[in-house]
Amino acid sequence: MSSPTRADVCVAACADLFAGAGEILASPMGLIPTLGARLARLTIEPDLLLSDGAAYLVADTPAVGARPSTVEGWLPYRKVFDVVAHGRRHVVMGANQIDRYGNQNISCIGDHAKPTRQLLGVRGAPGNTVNHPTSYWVPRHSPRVFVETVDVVSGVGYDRARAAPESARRFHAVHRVVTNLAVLDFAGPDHAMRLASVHPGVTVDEVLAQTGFPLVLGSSFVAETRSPTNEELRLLREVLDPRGLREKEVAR
Ligand code: F8G
Repeated sequence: MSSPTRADVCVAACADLFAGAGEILASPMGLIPTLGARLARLTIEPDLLLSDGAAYLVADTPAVGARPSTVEGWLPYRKVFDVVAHGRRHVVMGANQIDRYGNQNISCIGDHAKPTRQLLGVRGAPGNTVNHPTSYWVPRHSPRVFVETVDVVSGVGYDRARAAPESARRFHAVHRVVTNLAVLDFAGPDHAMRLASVHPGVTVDEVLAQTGFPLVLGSSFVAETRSPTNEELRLLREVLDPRGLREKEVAR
């Protein structure tokens, strides 16, 4: 079997976001997180609930872009908020900006009153980060994304959660950030972002140069992100993404 590509490594790292999750709703936003959630359900987390990305919970785990064959539940837009409030969910969102404490911006760039770029708006980010585990996928790790301070807080980070009343921070859990270069967690002092692993072929210096603030390094040695197993590669290449769409999102 040919060696794993960078996209394969990113998908496996997104699958690992759900390790130990059990029977919760996985809400991956975007292609790589979706492949990660489906790979997790076919390997480490068979009880993970997955939707078709619209309003149906699906019992099978189809290829991306394929229609599911077995619907096991109905979860329309308005019902998602009940799941959010209940907390049995792990969302993987994107991030136009993210800072060292996990504050995320998908709303706009510049002054909120007169932005230079209008993006998606805060969407479900505030409620997600206050109610249940939240991770992020960043397809292009760069100082434009990893910034000292985000322009607008959509997803709440650890510094703001810490300043909030106990009731507001009780379920706050920004889990990890997976990028095209590395996996980062919030195991630094005061939950500052820490470089947990670099992908095969990526150097620590390269990640530091692409991050707009100092990253915490756990020790003198930074681990390498694990490579997918042969079975994971088979599932990816033959079942979940036979058309190789993942290679279009993550440069080799
Ligand atoms: C920038 C920057 C930057 C972008 N700095 N400029 C500019 C400066 C720049 C770029 C141009 C395009 C539960 C729940 C919900 C729901 C539920 C409740 C959610 C109901 C659903 C609806 C709701 C949130 C889900 C996400 C967002 C996923 C992304 C982005 C992207 C790409 C990051 C992947 N830093 N950045 N610019 N949503 N998507 O000029 O041009 O902008 O930039 O959970 O909603 O309400 O609640 O970003 O494209 O998670 O994060 O799409 O903007 O699409 O090309 O980067 O300079 O590059 O040419 P993008 P991009 P240029 S959960």
